[in-house]
Amino acid sequence: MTTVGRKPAGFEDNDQHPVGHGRMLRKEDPRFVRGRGRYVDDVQLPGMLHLAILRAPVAHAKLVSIDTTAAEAHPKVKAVVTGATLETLSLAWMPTLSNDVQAVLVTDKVRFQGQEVAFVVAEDRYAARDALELIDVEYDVLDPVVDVRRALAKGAPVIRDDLDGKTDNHCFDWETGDAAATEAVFAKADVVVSQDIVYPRVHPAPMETCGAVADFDPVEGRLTLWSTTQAPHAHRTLYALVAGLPEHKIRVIAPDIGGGFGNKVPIYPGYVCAVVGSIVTGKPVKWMEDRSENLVSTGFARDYVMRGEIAATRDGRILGLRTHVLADHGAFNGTAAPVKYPAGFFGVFTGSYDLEAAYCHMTAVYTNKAPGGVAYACSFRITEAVYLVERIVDCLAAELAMDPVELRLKNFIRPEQFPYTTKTGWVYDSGDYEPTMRKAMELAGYEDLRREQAEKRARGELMGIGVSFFTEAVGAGPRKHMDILGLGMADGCELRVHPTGKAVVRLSVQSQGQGHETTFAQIVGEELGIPPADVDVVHGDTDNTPFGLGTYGSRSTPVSGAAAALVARKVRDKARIVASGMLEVSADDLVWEKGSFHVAGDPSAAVTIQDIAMRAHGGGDLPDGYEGALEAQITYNPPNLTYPHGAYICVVDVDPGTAQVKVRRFVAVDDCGTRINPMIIEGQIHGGLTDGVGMALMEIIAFDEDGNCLGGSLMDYLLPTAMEVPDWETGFTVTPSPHHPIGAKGVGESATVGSPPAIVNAVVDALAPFGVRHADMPLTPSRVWDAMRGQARPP
Ligand code: MCN
Ligand code: CUN
Repeated sequence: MTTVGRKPAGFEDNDQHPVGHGRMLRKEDPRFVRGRGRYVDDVQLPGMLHLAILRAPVAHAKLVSIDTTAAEAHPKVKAVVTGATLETLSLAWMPTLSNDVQAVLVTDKVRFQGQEVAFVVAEDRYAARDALELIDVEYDVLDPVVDVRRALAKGAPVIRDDLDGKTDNHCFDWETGDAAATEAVFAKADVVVSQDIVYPRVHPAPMETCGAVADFDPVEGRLTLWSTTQAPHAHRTLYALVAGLPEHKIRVIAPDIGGGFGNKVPIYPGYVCAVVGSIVTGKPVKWMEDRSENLVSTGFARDYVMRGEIAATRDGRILGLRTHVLADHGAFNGTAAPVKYPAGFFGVFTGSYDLEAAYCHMTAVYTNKAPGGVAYACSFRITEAVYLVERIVDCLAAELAMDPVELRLKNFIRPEQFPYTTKTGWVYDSGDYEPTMRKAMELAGYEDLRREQAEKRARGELMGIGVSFFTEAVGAGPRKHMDILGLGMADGCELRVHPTGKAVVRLSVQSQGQGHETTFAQIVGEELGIPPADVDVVHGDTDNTPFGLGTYGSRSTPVSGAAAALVARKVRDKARIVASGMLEVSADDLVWEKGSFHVAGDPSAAVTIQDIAMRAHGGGDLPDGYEGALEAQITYNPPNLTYPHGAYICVVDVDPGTAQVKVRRFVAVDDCGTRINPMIIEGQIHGGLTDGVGMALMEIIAFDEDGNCLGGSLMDYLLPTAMEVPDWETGFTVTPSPHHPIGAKGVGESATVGSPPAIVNAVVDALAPFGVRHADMPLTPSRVWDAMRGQARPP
């Protein structure tokens, strides 16, 4: 391949790698750039009907009556279904991924604006939409609760009165760490700093919205469901439980997916409606959301109201960290997280620092807002945790009048402390933080930047330099600790080498743009010594792939990536047996060299993996006990998570006249252990950094007092474009994971996790002359303006 223009700093040149790991163009891209991707909305089946959903216009209301007569009379309408119809089928409620229940269609009460009230199935999409307007619904409007800080107040309207005996909006309480030990270190500390910090509600807004095509065959009792899912097998099990169909009669196909970012992990009422629509009409039924439906009703992210407290010595030794969090879960707890972790992995909030004690208490509440919670490259809530710790550490640096880099360097977990057990019980597998921080400083020219800033400040110009350093926990997860709805988080993988030496690897994870068809072929190619071009990657079809929990929490590389490497090694062990027969020596006398076995001491007596594959399938005898073929399968249960880290430095200029923030430079040094495809990693980082600019400066799903969603279109919910982002400057260090077969850690969410605090820290640094210590995201001009004037607007 050719690389046009300047290569990013620290980018190795391995364009020439014929096999295995290294920079390689994506195998899936010829399909995508030629418009040959096949998305759910491209699925066309004979006789297919179209489904549209009627959504609630208000946030909280009793359902008084629904009249569907006029809609049913529409000449193109085939079915109109309400919550009452679903109740007769026992399908009105479905389980969420967090052991809560969610209404498929409203039966008793509307609980958020945009909630599903009824659906129409019609001959075409337009007729279905038209008919929605013919449905007459009477609502008895109730007071809504949209502010998490008011949800638990006495007299607040109770949202979840469907739950037995529920008399308030409390969802769950959770704590981690040691409250008493933390109290003790706070008591002895020279300095204590506390800060209220809000991580606002944002939305992943993938390019393709959610949708499904359901095809129920009443003769065979078989359901085929094409759907925008990041976790086909987990969804299949849930459908089996809800619909009472056996799993072998359900086939979930996730074809090409136009971005997921966690938005396609939950099961949405729309998917279930499509299935019901197909059962009711006996025809295939397609449902595709529009943009507003996606923004208003599907899985949001964040919405944590946090108070951070940090205790330290006067010379900058961090002693303890404490936080109280109010978590807004919306109307139903639809979070996707391992069941034992109701707050996801927020428990990793001690970050990259070696401290004496930590404690977190969290209260989760219901509000009249859409459900969700875990999405948008959240790393299971590490995004919030990293933001909290990286912001409060900066607050401490300001209090101590210390350079924020110096403060971090002083408190990093040291390399000899790994594996490191945090004060909240997580075991970091490996890390070497200082070189990563130093590399970022070097790339940024940190000292020069500080000098430039001092000069500019003297002239009244507002330049800010922001630093963040993160440690993530990705690769859920060890079965003994982690399951979702009772399904253990191990991944299967199958590998078949065909007679000519071409191979097919079947994965349980599912690509939404991460390039798995390339990188998993590279993993297998590296282990078998065959070109990645010769390895076909199959994913996203429950009939053709082994069971596993899907793609989220950057788990594909840590879990399925390990499975792919190990299954290839298993095939290699079998190949050794076949080779021993071919070369007429004992298997122990064979030496493996990428792609072939040769007799120890005689490199000329060699057979390639292709020769072996042909032989394994060919006529004639094979060594005793070997039946033929060259294939293997495996289930990989990870012994631990992987803990990637990174150092980010952001430079901003704030216009003192308009309060507009410009991100002038952004340096990102990431460490995800062994790098499989540096080009793909760079792409993941660029995307995540762009997300970070969006969240830090532009994005918020806000609500008015009546519970109207104010971010229901891309005119209101602002996404960053090339105009708002700088030319990313990236680098890397490599600290392999000790327990992963190839030493790789996940990276897909790193930049989204690590970048918002760097940007906010930079803006706050720019505003230091105004005495600003903190301002909440998104740092729009009006918020920056208010911060400069010492006022804070409610988020
Ligand atoms: N990779 C690598 N070397 C490593 C680690 C990863 O080459 N040491 C490669 C992998 O092989 C894979 C990619 O980088 O091709 C991302 O790998 P990984 O970190 O394992 O993450 P996942 O594949 O599990 O992807 C999930 C992650 C999540 S949770 C969100 S959210 C997100 C993200 O990926 N959503 C995305 N990146 C996205 N990128 C695109 N284009 N679209 C999305 O929806
Ligand atoms: Cu949380 S967003 Mo990703 O884990 O699919």
